[in-house]
Parts: sequence; C-alpha cells; structure tokens
Amino acid sequence: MLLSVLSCLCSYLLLSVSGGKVPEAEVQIEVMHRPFLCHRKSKYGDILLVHHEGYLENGTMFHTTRTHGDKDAVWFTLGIKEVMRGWDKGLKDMCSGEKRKLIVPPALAYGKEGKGKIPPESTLTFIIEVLEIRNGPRSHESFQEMDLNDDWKLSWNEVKEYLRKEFERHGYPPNDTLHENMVKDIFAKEDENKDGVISSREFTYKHDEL
Ligand SMILES: *[C@@H]1O[C@H](CO)[C@@H](O)[C@H](O)[C@H]1NC(C)=O
Ligand SMILES: *[C@@H]1O[C@H](CO)[C@@H](O)[C@H](O)[C@H]1NC(C)=O
Ligand SMILES: [Ca+2]
Ligand SMILES: [Ca+2]
Repeated sequence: MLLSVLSCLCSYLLLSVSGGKVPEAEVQIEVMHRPFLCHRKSKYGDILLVHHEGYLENGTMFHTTRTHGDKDAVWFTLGIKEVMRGWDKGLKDMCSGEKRKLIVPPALAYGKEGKGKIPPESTLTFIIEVLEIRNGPRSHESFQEMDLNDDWKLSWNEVKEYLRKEFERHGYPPNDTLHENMVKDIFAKEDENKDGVISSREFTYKHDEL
C-alpha cells in the first residue's frame, strides 16, 4: 500500500517535471473472486501456480490451461520478466484462490510484433486464477533453505541439491545433466564477482525492483 502510494507520487512528480510525457501503459485489473481467508499476498520474487485463459480483442480464446484439469496449471516467478510485463504488474497482492481479469495493452504484452496466434498490437484479456503461492528463490527463507552449511554463501552443490529437491517436490525425475546446466546458468547470472559462490547479497538484491 505504502509502496503503491509512493510510486504514484513518483510518477506524478516525474510527470510534472517532464511537462506531461505520455503515461506508461497500465494493466486494467478486475478482481473476480477473492477468498475470505488470505494467509499471504503475492509479491515480487514469489512463485505462483496459476490457471489462465487468454482472449483476443474479438473474444476468441487463444490459450487455456484448463483442458486437462489441474495438470496444466503453470508455475512462474512474479516480477522477474519471466512472463509478459502485464502479468508482473497485474498479479501482485493476490491471495491463493483469487481470480482476476487482466486487460493488458500491447506494450505490456506482445507489442508491435505479436506472437503466433496473437496479431500485432493486440490488447489481451486474461482470466487468471492463483492456485498456490510459494517463496521464490529470491526470498530470505529460500536462501536459508538452500544454504545447507549456514555459511551465508551458496556453493555449486548447494544450488544443485536445491534444484534436485524442487524437481522431486513437483514430481519430476532428477536429471543430472539438466541440473548441471541449470546451475551453470544460475551461476553465470548470479555470481556477479565470479568467486564461485553466490553470496546472500548477490542473491537477494538483484531483480528486486522492475
Ligand atoms: C478473431 O481474431 C483472430 C486474429 O485476428 C482471427 O484469427 C479470428 O478468426 C477472429 N475470430 C473471429 C470470430 O472473428
Ligand atoms: C535430461 O536433460 C537433458 C538436457 O535437458 C535432456 O537432453 C535429457 O533427455 C534428459 N534426460 C532424461 C532422462 O529426461
Ligand atoms: Ca553454503
Ligand atoms: Ca559471488
């Protein structure tokens, strides 16, 4: 709440300084259902399990995760541009069980190019239901969970062990080649000073803000 007030204030100040530049595209959010009980709300860095349906401007559905019951629901990390920016902006502060309709302008979706079935310059409508919210790898809790020897650094093996456990938890068979490749990617991005470990600072303060 405080944050959103601050960011409104900031954009107001920016606007008055720059003499009214074009406001940034916004996602239109409509809460369709909010559960009575809400233990925690989604924040940047969380991983969300969602069902979603996507519609084009003429009402044609171009995608749904509902064809095979709950099997096709998807996990993604909020706030790190893993998904289109409209989702990062439109799925904050959600409760598990909440359902929203998002109307996403092209600038926050597939833009001038479009993609596959989505024509260029499409405003897209999504119906999104959050089934589950978990601490993403960015949270302090997950750092501690990953840091097996409590030295405040993540070694290659600690990250790999974490991936193996996460895969297992989601019902995927462990795959050493895949995990090695993922760890390599993670270290390439996260180990900024290339000392072979990911420090808590390197881990926590990175994609914190968009
Ligand atoms: C809706 O728009 C899409 C993309 O332009 C097009 O392929 C589809 O045929 C349209 N459907 C209807 C019912 O007009
Ligand atoms: C393990 O992952 C590699 C790399 O992604 C893939 O090529 C291979 O097929 C996977 N092996 C199994 C048994 O799933
Ligand atoms: Ca460690
Ligand atoms: Ca490091």
